[in-house]
Amino acid sequence: MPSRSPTLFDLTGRTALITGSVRGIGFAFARGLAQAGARVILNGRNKAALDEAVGKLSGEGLSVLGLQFDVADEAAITGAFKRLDDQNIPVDILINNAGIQFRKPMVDLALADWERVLNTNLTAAFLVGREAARRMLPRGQGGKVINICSLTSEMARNTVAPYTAAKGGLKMLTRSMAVEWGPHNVQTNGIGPGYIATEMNRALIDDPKFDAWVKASNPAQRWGQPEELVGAAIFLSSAASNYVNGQIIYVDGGWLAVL
Ligand code: GCO
Repeated sequence: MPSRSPTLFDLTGRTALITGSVRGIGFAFARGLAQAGARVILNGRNKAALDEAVGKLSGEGLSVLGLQFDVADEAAITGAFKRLDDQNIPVDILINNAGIQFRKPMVDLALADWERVLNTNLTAAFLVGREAARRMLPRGQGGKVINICSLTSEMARNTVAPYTAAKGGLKMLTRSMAVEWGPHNVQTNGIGPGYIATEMNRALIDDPKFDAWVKASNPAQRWGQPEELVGAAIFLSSAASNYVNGQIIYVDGGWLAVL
C-alpha cells in the first residue's frame, strides 16, 4: 500500500489571515484551515461578532485569534499589520475574502454606492495584499495569497455592476500579484465560488424565481454550501500548490461548463 503523503496539505506551523471571516464563507475558511493545522487570524469590523467567532473556533480546540480592522480603511490595515509585527506574528497565508454586495440598476446607482463596493471588494485586496507581501517578500520563506473571486469575474448579470467590475478586476489583480510575487516563492491564486447559500444571498435564495434559475443553471442543480469551498482553499494554502500561480479555481457545481 503506497504511503500517503501526510504533509502535502498540512498547514501546521503556518499562520493564515482571512479577511471578513466572522461568518459565511470566510468563517468556513477559518475553521477549515485551522482544522488543517494552521493558526488562523479572524478578521471583522465588529468586535463583538469577531470575539464570538474566535470563541466558537477556540471552543473547538482550534488555534485562532482575532484582528479587528475595516478592510476599506488603509490606516486600519497598516495599523493591524503593525500590531501583528509587534507580536512577532507572521502572515504566511492571506485569504482576501471580505466583500459586500449591492444590487441596483446602474442608471440608479450613486457614485458612493459604486465606490463602497469597489473599495471593499477590490481595493481592499490590493491594500491587505500589499501589507502582507511587504513582509512575505523580505522574510524569504514564501507565502500564499488567495483572492475570493466570483462567477462575476467571468460573466455579468443585471443589477450587480459594481460587484462584477470589482470581481473582474480581482481576477486580474490575482494575476498581477502572481507575476510580481512569484519570483519570491509567493503564489497568488483565486477561488471563484458559484452561488453559495450565505446570508449575502439570502434574498436570492428566498426568491422562488431566482432559486429556480440557480438550480437550472448548474449541473449540480443546487446552491453550494460554504464548506464546499474549503478544499480548494486548503489546496491553495498548502505545499500541494507550490507550482500553481495566477489561477482561478471555480467551485461552482459546473456552472461555467454549461453553454
Ligand atoms: C448575485 C450574487 C452573486 C454571488 C456570487 C456568484 O447577486 O448575483 O450575490 O454575486 O454571490 O458572486 O459567483
